[in-house]
Amino acid sequence: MADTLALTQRPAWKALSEHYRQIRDVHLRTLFDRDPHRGERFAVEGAGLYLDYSKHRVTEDTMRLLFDLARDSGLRERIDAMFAGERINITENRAVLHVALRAPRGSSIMVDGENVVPAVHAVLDRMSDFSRRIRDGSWKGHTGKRIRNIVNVGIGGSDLGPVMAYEALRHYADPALNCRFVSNVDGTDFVVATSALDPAETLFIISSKTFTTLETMTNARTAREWILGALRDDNAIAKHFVAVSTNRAEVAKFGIDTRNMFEFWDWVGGRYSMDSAIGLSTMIAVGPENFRAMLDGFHAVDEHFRTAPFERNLPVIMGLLTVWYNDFFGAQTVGVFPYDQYLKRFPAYLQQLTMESNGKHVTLQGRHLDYQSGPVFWGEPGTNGQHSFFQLIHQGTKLIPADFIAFCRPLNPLGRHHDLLIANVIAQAEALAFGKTPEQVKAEGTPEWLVPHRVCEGNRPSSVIMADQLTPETLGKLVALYEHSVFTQGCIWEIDSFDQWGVELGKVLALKIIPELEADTEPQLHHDSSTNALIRRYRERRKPS
Ligand code: G6Q
Repeated sequence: MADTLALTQRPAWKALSEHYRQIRDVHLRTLFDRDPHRGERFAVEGAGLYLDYSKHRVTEDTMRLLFDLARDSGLRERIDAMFAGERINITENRAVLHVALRAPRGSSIMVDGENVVPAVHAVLDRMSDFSRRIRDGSWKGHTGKRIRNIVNVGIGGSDLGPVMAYEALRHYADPALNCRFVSNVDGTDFVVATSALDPAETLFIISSKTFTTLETMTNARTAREWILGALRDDNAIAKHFVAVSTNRAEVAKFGIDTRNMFEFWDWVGGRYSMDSAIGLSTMIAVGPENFRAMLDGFHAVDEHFRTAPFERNLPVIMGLLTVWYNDFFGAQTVGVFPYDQYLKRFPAYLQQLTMESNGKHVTLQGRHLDYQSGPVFWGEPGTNGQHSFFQLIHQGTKLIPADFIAFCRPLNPLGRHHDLLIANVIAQAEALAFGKTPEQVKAEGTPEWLVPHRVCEGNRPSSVIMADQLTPETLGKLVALYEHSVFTQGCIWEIDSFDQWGVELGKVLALKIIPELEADTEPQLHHDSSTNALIRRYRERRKPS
């Protein structure tokens, strides 16, 4: 890092603060009036993705200052450190190498003196072989029936990526296979996911990096009982269970043959693991070739992020814009609106990626932040959101920068549908930016008293990310785009984007409360009065009257 001063004391940050004071009231209408080519000038293309960021409240000066901040924050060196396998996740003392999961065969990425790429491809090859056997029916269930149902059991990073990718790539999935996902320890999740499934045709993939997670292991044990209850033979486990994990010993202890285990490594974070063996359900659904095309998409954006100058680097630009609104305009959230029904779980996936990564309160050195870190990410697919919460984005009092994601060619061409869809995404970005002035509203004959209600002030920033079509490759590119945008933000904020200590406390407390709920005799409770009262009330009332 070029400067050891705290972030807000550094000249690059101070220059941005000063610049913010000059620009905060400038309207996007003015910026577009001043420069008739703004729409082209503030747009970049990389790895086949087009990013229009012209409808952001930035000038060339803003971008120059943001790029200065990135350089001053050592972004280039941090990128190189990640790709070189350095232990940049310092609080867990781990390398951060999801980029190695999609490195081409024959390339080299070193961790502790060892090239990890051959091991990555060895696992991919085993996954491909297994996926083919499920897809062509040569892997049979215990009774000789073909496997038709795949149930991924996992939670957090071992669930959200697989669910999102399955939904996103459903167009490419084998319709003869039925993929379901169980994550919640709420028994309803298991019951609903397995309803109407024939155990003799069902394969469970137990996906857990640690193989100790309470929810996953509870669901895995229930799955084992469900299979054994129907098939009545312990040997059935070998045909109906496979594991994805880093923990061979626990997999064996559970009773899964470790020959049916697909491995990954501690340098893959849970929320960065959908392209590791955690993606086994995705690969079975869409086939090894499509899965590898997805990895190629990831890799194309990795290379773009690693090599493109910041001025033309999509994830860098996106990350810096997030910092700009979060830290200077005081925006609390980012809305992500994919205009594609297949991407309906993409915002949920991004919530974990962004918020678990950058929801941090101290710097890498442990100093409390005196600036804002990760914003809240949220969203729904368009056009549905337009008919619900978009009102607040257009006319509410909160500034919500938005990402619109759109594809030029539909996967399901149907009459005029796609043109209507895309007209809406383009119109929303236009409406947010330019709004409707009182003069325009009056000119429509609106009575005076109604004018303020109908005015849209505009100046609401948004990006439009456009790709040609939602393919496995494009999906990989989109995910990598956000992964590296998150990395860029974390680098500026000087935080560890790869740990998640905040989720530990609740887990530990739950382990203490479980026996208190289940005890036959009234337990001695030593919590606060609220927690004690809730435990007592639950104990009193849980039995059906
Ligand atoms: C992700 C987190 C977390 C994790 C789950 C599941 O980055 O670490 O969401 O993926 O807690 O953990 P296991 O895969 O170990 O079951």
